[in-house]
Amino acid sequence: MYKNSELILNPDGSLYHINLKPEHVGETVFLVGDPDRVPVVSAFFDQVDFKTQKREIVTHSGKLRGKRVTVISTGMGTDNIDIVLGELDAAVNLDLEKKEKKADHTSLKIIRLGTSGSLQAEIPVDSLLASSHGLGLDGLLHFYQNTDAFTQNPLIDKFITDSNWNSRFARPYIVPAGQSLLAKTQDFKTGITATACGFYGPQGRVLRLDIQEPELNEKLTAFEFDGLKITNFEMETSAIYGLAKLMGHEALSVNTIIANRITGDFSTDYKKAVKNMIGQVLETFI
Ligand code: R1P
Repeated sequence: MYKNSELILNPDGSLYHINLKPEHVGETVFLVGDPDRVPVVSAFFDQVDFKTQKREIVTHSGKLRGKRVTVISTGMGTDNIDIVLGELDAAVNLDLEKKEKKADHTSLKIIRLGTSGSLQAEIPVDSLLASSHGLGLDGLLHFYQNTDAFTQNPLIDKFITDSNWNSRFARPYIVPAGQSLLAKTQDFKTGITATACGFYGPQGRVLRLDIQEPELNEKLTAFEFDGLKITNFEMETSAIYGLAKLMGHEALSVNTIIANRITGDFSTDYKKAVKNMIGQVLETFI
């Protein structure tokens, strides 16, 4: 039995941060960073029958083409992904009344609808990109067990060598997308998505502070392994892929490219491009 301090529930029995009970979680869960993106996604649903919010975590659940669907905002960063995925998994795979593990496992489809910066000049702003893999530069997965396949492999070895990876930083890890979801992305551009633990220094941006790795983006852009290139930078995908794999869920991350870090472009109307992505992804996966 889990202690009250470990599996924390609200007085109504819902999970502490996400405010959800099992019946509020659809079979497909869309994750967005921005809370304002939640109503944009749920506007595509045929019906919305549940809404809740705590802090930056806003949830709408309902139905689309007969399927139970949920959209949740995570806010920014892999630390929030740890909270949202941990509690989503608890909602479907723990008995919240008995505070025990359930005998049966429920696997969710988890799809991120995010925004991201391109690391390749030829991937322009306003384009849409599905992540074949998440490259974790954020360190989150190291706090869990059974991660050797993601942290000890030839791609990571080559990445560490080629980039002369700074030993002050956490060891990178790589996790593939859920293959049943990735199989439906033939019409999408795909590539490795690098996930950082911040927006400025951790993504090679210099405002007033000097940074440890001024050449970080050039190293990411140049990296190649077995025909795979790093296409974009954001702050959630590696943790979503890593935790989903460890928990037994299928995950896919799709991002609208709103900045190009190589050409220096930024979208003039990124919300329109994000809405187009949402429509295309819902059409493809539901
Ligand atoms: C940074 O501006 C935020 O935007 C990107 C990054 O991953 C980070 O969360 O994604 P979202 O638009 O989904 O939040």
